[in-house]
Amino acid sequence: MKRASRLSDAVLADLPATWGRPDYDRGQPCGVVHLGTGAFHRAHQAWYFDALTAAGHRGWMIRGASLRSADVAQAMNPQDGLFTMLVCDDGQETAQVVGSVREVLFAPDNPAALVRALADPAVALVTLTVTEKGYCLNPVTCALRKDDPAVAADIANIAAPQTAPGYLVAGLAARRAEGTAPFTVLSCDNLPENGQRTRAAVIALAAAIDPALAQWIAAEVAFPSSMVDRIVPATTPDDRDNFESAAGWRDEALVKTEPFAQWVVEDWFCNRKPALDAVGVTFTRDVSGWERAKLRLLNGAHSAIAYLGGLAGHTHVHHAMAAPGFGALIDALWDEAGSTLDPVEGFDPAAYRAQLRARFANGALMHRTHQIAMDGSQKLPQRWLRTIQDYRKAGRGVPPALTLALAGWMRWQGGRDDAGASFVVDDPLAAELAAALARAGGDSAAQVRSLLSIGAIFGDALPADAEFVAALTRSYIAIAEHGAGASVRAFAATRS
Ligand code: CS2
Repeated sequence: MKRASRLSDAVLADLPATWGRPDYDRGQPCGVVHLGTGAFHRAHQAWYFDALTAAGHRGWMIRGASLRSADVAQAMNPQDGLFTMLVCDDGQETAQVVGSVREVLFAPDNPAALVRALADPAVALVTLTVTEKGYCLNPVTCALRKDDPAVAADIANIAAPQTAPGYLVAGLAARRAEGTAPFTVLSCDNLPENGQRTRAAVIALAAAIDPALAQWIAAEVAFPSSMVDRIVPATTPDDRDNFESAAGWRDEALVKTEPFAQWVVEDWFCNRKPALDAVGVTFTRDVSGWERAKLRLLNGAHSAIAYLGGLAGHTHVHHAMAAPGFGALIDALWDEAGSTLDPVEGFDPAAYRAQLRARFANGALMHRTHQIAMDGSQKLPQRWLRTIQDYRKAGRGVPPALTLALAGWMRWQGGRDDAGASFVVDDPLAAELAAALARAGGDSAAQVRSLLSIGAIFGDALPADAEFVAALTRSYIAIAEHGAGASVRAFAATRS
């Protein structure tokens, strides 16, 4: 096939008239550095900053960075940082070229260049989407994992950092040395109190290098928390090829997403504040209620669909949602999670649930269950485990839907679905999880106990809760004997 022309500044004027595109000066200064320029960032923060800049607010272009893979830099730099965002609703698609990203630095190639970019006085804000594991914190205790080789390397040589907290420390140290005001650090990952966690990681790392720097950071730097929401499935090579044939342009950085987008940001800035409220972002004094509701309802349901649906052979979220029993299971999970949430001003749980049901049914997104299943060890505490603990503490008994979901996650660690097909468990703790299962031999109850003994996921309380462990073991055995699909159907039958 003859390759179509590649998207770039030079071809912007030739794009189809119906496409949105940047019509602002893309040469204005970068006020933002973003760490982790993946698909989620492009369809979320980059799109919000594009709207902000289009509305006439100057100085908020983004310099992106990737800490692990050169792919995004290789996709975006030849395109002058441009990419197309396809908004997919069942039955219709709209294309918009987003112009807010100037360039993407691949940090391992030249760590000093990213540190210099962070030290630039024009930069007022550093945003992050580095996934849960990128903060290098123990998910249960939230302490910096100083035993992690990359963290240890940062402590030994902060001039060439490897981790996200390492870059933040090196950038802030350069600004302090040069008399430049610090930037605000805005985490956009799916973690509760993500600002406080980022702050804890950065201060702990700085303290291990230079206690005076740690004190300065503690006193001077703002770490607002934020709740981010938009479903952004990984773009596949087929998506790019189909787009090329349909649109006539090649875009190596294409992203697909849904119409829905939300960003709620704690109003705490130590440098210039972008007027993102002009483009639909909510600034609030306390974001924790929003974060908790989103993590427990949206992400909690997503993970249940990923493990139980994936084991049952459903490749995509909308397929699982259409399969018998899943609607009832997710409703029950929402009842359980919803009962642990405090009211949040401006948040209507019933409307949110109805909207989520429609978002999960959006077949145009093709959101893979295996994508959501990744890194479960880092996601479980905030999506399910604290919900289960709160539910237990409130004296409501054992939450059956969350218990079945957790049993599904445990079965997932065996790397085989209901039909016996094998798959790779993609998780930073994969080796530890496999070893825990192997130690238990063939006995189901022993397997459950062995997985529960991984303190970095489960802590102490749940493994010691005999009534809960008994119910979890029953669900685990049911899935082992009858499969996840049948277990979800049986669950739904008990509810009707
Ligand atoms: C998903 C999230 O992959 C996952 O773990 O649950 O990425 C989810 O799509 C977003 O948080 C939606 O805002």
